[in-house]
Amino acid sequence: MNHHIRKIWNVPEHEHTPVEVFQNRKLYRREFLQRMGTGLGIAGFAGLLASCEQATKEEIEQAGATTPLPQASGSIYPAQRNPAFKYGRPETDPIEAEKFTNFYEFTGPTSKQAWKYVEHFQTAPWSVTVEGECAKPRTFDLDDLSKELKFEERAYRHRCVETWAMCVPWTGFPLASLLKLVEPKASAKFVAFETFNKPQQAPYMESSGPGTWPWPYTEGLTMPEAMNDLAFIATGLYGAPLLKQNGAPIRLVVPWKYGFKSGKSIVKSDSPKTSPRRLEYRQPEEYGFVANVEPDVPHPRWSQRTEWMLGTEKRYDTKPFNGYGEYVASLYTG
Ligand SMILES: Nc1nc2c(c(=O)[nH]1)N[C@H]1C(S)=C(S)[C@@H](COP(=O)(O)O)O[C@H]1N2
Ligand SMILES: [Mo]
Repeated sequence: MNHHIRKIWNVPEHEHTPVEVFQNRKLYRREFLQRMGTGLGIAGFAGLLASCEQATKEEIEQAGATTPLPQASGSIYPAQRNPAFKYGRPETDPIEAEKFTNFYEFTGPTSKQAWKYVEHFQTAPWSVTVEGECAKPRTFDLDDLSKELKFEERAYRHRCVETWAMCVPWTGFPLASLLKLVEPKASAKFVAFETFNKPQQAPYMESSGPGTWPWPYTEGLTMPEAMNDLAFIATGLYGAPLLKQNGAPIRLVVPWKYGFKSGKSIVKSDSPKTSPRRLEYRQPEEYGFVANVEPDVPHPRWSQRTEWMLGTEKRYDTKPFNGYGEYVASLYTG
C-alpha cells in the first residue's frame, strides 16, 4: 500500500472547495459537538489520524461497493456510450470522483469523505416509487428498470455550487423515459425527488437529530426540465454500479444545474402542485428553485466564474448552463 503522510490541514475539501464554504465550520462543529458529546474526542482523534493517510483506489471502492451487487448489473454493464455527449476536457480520474463527494446524510457539510461512513448503508433491496399526477403510478426495482428501459453511458460535466467540477461517465437512462412509463397527466407541473431516510444507516442524519435538518434530502424540477433529454437517472458510474458515496443504487443527474439538484439514492418521485420542498441546506435565498449554472450570478460569498476540476490544478471558465445551453436554454425563454 502506498500510504504517505499528508499535512493534516491539507485535507481534500480545502484543496478543492472555496475557503468561504468553510467559514461556517465553527457553527456546524459546535452543533456537532453538542450532539456527539464526549465520544467525539476519541472519534475526532481517530479521524484525524485517518486523514493523515491517503487511501488507495481499491480501499475507496471497496468501502463504497454495494453488496450484493444489483441483480440487474449483468444486463446493464457495459452500456453503450451515447456519442452525442463530449466532455470537452479530460475525464476525471475515478479515484477523485469516488473519494471527494457531497453526501450530507453521511458527513454533513464539513467533509467530502462520505466513503468512510457508508459502511452501514444498505442499498439492497431497493425500490423507487413514482407517483403523483400520472395515470400509472408504480414502484420499480432495478430489475424492472433494466428490463423496460434502454441503458446508455453519458459523458457529462458536473458543476457543484461550491465551484468544484468533474467530468464523469454515468450509466443510466433519460429521466423522461422513466416518467413516460407512469404516463404523466397534463396537470403535472413539477417532479419532486426524495432520498432515502434511514438515519441508522447514515451517521450525520442520525447525529444531526430531529428538528435540525429537514431530512430526507429532497429536490425537484419543473416538468419541462424533467422531460428534457439531458435529465438523466444514473445507476452506474465509470461503467460499474454506483458506489454508495456516489448515490447507489440510483440517483438523478442534471448537468446544466448546480450539483445540489442531482439527488442521490432516490426512493421516491412525486408531482406536487406547487414547487417541491427542498432540503434547504445552503440557505434558500442563495439559489431559487429554478437555479441553473450561471457564471455571472455570484454566490453571496464567492464568484461562480470559474471552476476547479477535481484532482487537478486546472481551472476552467464556467459556462452558462454548464455548457449545455443548446439543449436547455429554450426552457427559460419567454
Ligand atoms: N441525497 C443527497 N444527494 C445529493 C447530495 C446530498 O448531500 N445528499 N449532495 C448534492 C451535491 S451538492 C452534489 S455537488 C452532488 C455530488 O455528487 P457526487 O458526490 O457523486 O459527485 O450530489 C448531490 N446530491
Ligand atoms: Mo454541490
